[in-house]
Amino acid sequence: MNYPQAVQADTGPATGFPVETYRQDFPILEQTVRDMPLVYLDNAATAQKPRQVIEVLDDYYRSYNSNIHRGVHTLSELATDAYETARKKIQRFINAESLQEVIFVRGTTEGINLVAQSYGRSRLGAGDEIIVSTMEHHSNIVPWQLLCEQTGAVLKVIPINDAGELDMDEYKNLLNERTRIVAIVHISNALGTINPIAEITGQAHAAGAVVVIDGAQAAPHTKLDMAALDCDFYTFSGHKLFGPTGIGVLYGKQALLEDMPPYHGGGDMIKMVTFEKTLYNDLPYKFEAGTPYIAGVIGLGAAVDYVSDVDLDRIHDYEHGLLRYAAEAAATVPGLRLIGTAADKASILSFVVDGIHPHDLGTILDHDGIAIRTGHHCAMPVMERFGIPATARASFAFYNTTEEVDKLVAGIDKAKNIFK
Ligand code: C6P
Repeated sequence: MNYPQAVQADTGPATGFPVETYRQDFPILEQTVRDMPLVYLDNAATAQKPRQVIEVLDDYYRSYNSNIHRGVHTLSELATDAYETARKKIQRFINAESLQEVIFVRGTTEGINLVAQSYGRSRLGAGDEIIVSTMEHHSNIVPWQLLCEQTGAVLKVIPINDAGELDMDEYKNLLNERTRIVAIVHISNALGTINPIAEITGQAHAAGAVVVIDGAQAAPHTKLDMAALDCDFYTFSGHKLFGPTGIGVLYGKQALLEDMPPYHGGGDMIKMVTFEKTLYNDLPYKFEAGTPYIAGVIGLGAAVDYVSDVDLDRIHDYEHGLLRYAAEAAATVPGLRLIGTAADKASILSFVVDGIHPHDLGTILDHDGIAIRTGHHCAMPVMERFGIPATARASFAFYNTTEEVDKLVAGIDKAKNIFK
């Protein structure tokens, strides 16, 4: 396809971003699907893994697989060292003040549930209020609904406008002295909207509330800086950040974490156990009960190294160009409507096409080796807000190219011809 030169120049090799070189780090991208080169545009669901991560996982299981914090033998010391080194890498990656503030969890979902059950359940009571927004993933809705059922707290919802942006005036109206928790997504998985987290946090703090940020979609696309955001809790998943599935991070301010009861009980989260009384371990171990996903943590450390080498500022700029290119290409398709047109957006193109159900579109694209996600994206209230059952969603990573966007658009054209 031919698009204006200015757009191409912004996204192609002219930017100096060596996308083809980076692609070679991802073995899975070399394969064909249904005899067509794989075009992987489902990165918001899970991102692919570079060989730098795969090799670290392989090395752990081949050379020093062992339990941590327990053994005095060499392998256990190696594994413990690698595990705790990964924590240091993540502390630097998110600019947390201390290692005690970095807790390993299974993923974003567990991070939010931990805060809801440990912080929320111990502190909230009947009539207290929790603010979420219309654009939340179910992982940032249901844990708060459970907490409301348990405590009698009440859920309040910030509406969004037609572009898929938070109504910040309404947010200010919702904040009051009963607000205890504000739980907001950093980047929406269904719309791509980037929310103004520092501003949201400042206003919540002024009202005396703590702030929990769902960073599942932000970590792979934007530099994280806990000191600058000043939120109280922030959580993300490793698998969207080019690391393993089943591992993630919960950041929490140390003073809050110190005061919170454990979420899970078991080994490693204790100092001393008798039948009369148990003394809990220090942070961060108080929240890491049982044998953790050791390989996952070490793999996540490797993923953080990798993505830091590529450089999140460069990733942000490249993806911004790619998204703009994709949005302009999509605008050339009659009957295609973007869902989510916020002024500040990241890497997600959610859309519907007249006369084609998103699932049919996804199936037809798959025949050409193009992987997108279709459905409600675990954000049913977003679908309800826009009056649609589902969208098709192409989500980009820094290894995607303008040629792949062209293939997506050609695939949509093909589907339209089939359904004509
Ligand atoms: N979104 C998507 O295709 P877990 O499953 O715990 O790693 O992440 C949950 C989650 C929480 N918040 C947001 C904003 C998310 O996008 C996700 C995961 C995937 O959009 C799977 S539904």
